[in-house]
Amino acid sequence: MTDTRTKTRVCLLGLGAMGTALGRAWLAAGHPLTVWNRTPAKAGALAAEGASAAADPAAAVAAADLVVLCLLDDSSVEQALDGVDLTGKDLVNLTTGTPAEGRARAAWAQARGARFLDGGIMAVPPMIGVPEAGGYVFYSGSPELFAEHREVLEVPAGARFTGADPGFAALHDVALLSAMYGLFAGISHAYALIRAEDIAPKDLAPLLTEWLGAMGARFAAGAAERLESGDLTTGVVSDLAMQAAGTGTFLRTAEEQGVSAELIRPYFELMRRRLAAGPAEHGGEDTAGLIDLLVGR
Ligand code: FVH
Repeated sequence: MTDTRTKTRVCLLGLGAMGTALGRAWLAAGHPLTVWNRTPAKAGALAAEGASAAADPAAAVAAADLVVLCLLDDSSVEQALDGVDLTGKDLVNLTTGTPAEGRARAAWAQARGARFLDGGIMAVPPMIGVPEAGGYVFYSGSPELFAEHREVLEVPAGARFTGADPGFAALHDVALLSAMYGLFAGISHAYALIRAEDIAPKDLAPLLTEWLGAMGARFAAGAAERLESGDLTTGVVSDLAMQAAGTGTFLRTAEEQGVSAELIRPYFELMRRRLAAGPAEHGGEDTAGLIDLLVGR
């Protein structure tokens, strides 16, 4: 049996789908766990597994060394901890937020005498407590807090420290999730194209996986190299002029198949704008050049 007396006392505020999964992982690893949820009934499942259910956030925080928040959004963090004494506590906020919210929350915690780490969870609840699922959390903020509690933080999922700037975890989180939505948009458009035909979606699925894996890896690495070197033209295989010329085929195919092109058109519009700004200058570029348009260069 695990000796819970030597384990860090964790308190968890927020027992939605993700909070409950996190709590279950800490309980399974033998950590004394105090939980609180705005709707008290949701604490029942973890209480039955050994957690102590606190009557309010102040009581939960008082019972722990490490305070973890997994709430809906930044304003729910503000509301839950309003008036709670955080002096000497270590706060880890796993609530999804923006980089500015992470930085403001860090200053807010520091003003209340607490150390602070912000986190961005790169996993869905079934991946929590399952190391082979590959889920992890980006952390940023106090390096001392991260070093001291790293082992505890690694119980539910892997832990990756992105820097002392408390906004960096959210920035990495949102960057990866934004890329994911772009991918979802492309996949949705591809399925829509075959929807009216005698092609089974399950036959397209492995083709999409293979193609996107290869092209995604190639573009991610290639664009990083070009952004760092500033060289957008050396060794370009499929240049902007060629790709922009081909966009008409994609738009006509969408029309032929009765599919709205609204998910792919914005990217094509960026190609058109970059080329229009200087066909000779930009035609031979890699599409990594479009990134500059997004940041107003
Ligand atoms: N679930 C997922 O797939 C994603 C994976 C990546 C990370 N996200 C983020 O994790 C945060 C929590 O997500 P969740 O899945 O646990 O979300 P819900 O099941 O909707 O639970 C929300 C909890 O927040 C509580 N809450 C909401 N508003 C307030 C408030 N004003 N004061 C105090 N607590 C509040 C809510 O309480 P209740 O409705 O049960 O009373 C839940 O405990 C989130 O940032 C995701 O983006 C999850």
